[in-house]
Amino acid sequence: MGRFEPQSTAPVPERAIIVGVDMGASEWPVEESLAELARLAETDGAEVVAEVTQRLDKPVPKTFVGSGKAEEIARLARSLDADVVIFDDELTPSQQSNLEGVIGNRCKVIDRTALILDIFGAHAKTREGRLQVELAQNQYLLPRLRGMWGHLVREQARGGIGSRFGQGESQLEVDRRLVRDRISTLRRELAALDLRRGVQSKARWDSGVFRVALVGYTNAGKSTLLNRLTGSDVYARDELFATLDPTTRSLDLEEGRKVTVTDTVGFIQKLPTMLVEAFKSTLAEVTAADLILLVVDAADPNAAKEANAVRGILGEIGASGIRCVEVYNKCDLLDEGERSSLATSHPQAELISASTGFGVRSLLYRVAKEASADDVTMTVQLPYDRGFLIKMVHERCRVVRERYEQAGLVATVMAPRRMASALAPYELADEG
Ligand SMILES: Nc1nc2c(ncn2[C@@H]2O[C@H](COP(=O)(O)OP(=O)(O)OP(=O)(O)O)[C@@H](O)[C@H]2O)c(=O)[nH]1
Ligand SMILES: [Mg+2]
Repeated sequence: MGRFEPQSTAPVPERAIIVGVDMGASEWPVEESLAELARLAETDGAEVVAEVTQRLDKPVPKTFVGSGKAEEIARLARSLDADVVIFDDELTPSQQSNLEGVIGNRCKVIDRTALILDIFGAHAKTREGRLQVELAQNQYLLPRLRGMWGHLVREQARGGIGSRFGQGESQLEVDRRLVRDRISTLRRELAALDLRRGVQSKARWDSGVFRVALVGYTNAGKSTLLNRLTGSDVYARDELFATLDPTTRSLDLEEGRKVTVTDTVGFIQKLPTMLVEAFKSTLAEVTAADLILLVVDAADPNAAKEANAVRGILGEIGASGIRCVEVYNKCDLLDEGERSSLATSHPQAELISASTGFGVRSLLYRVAKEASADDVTMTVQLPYDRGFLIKMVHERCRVVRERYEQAGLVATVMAPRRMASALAPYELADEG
């Protein structure tokens, strides 16, 4: 924990104390938010040995919690031999260093953001994923470098080790510069990858394939659903943020149309803005979708709040305008009564179980219906030497009727709106 190397894993479980502040107004009671924090800590290989809460109207500027509470945490950390204290809310760099002063050297002080960054670091598999995590980690680190080199700065005043480093720059300044340089390099590398991804997704866009994105709270079952829908075998586990890198698979609907389905990183309440920012290119998979399936864990007592948190983040990334269907997953864990009351309260939603396959057929019909919602019906004549167009029509459109004539294939099709422009030059005006 607090490690900033993307691939590292903790060998021994660290003993963690988790701390939450109850500021009353929040939609998430402090106990629930802490229970989630505990799961995050466990996902990161820690063992939670104590929970501390405090009721406050607003955070205390110096130490986030009150000074008495900070002392209490320090005593607890000593008696329980804790390695790390994790705060459920984002600490300012100075609060973090003040708290470290109170709690002591042997015990680290981190916040939810650092914990999530650490999990992301362990779960990022692709180059892009790793770069995004490293960018976020360095951005997190930059304002927190203060103090780490304090002893060297003092040395410098007296001469000795570090005094010649950087020709007049303090070690801290050198350090900050190195981190800033790394941030620029990472941004450049990501921009280059982004460009390539842009070309790929433009190709997908131009081909007119209808794109479906699976979005939802972490652990809702998005990857399991992708596997169920497309017969893939992506990593799906009972852990938070099992998926970090997006996966896109194509799916043939019964009517013959091909769509793509993208599984991507899960959301969570209090998702650090920095991560949303760093994951822009991954999240672009969501903003470019034609349809969002908002996957909700129907068996989770916090389902409604989680769905709200997801909608909030969709708004933040500019995706709230995209058509969205709510998909209540894990319905196998509900009894008949719970299922029917869910169906009554959410008449527009799809009820499924990605594990058992329950409701998946109906979900596929729904996707087909949404995909054809803005289809354009047209009759085209495609010359036989335009093989790729003929193939495209068969894969991406619903063919109402077709006949092979000397001049080419004459087909009446329901084409996705984006494909209609590609077909327009071949349209036969007088047939319908
Ligand atoms: N009972 C039941 N369990 C399910 C269902 N769908 C998924 N799960 C379980 O829920 C856990 C999380 O599933 P994932 O598919 O990894 O969830 P995810 O939304 O991809 O999660 P992250 O990638 O971590 O954000 C796994 O243990 C799955 O086996 C379901 O329909 N019923
Ligand atoms: Mg997943």
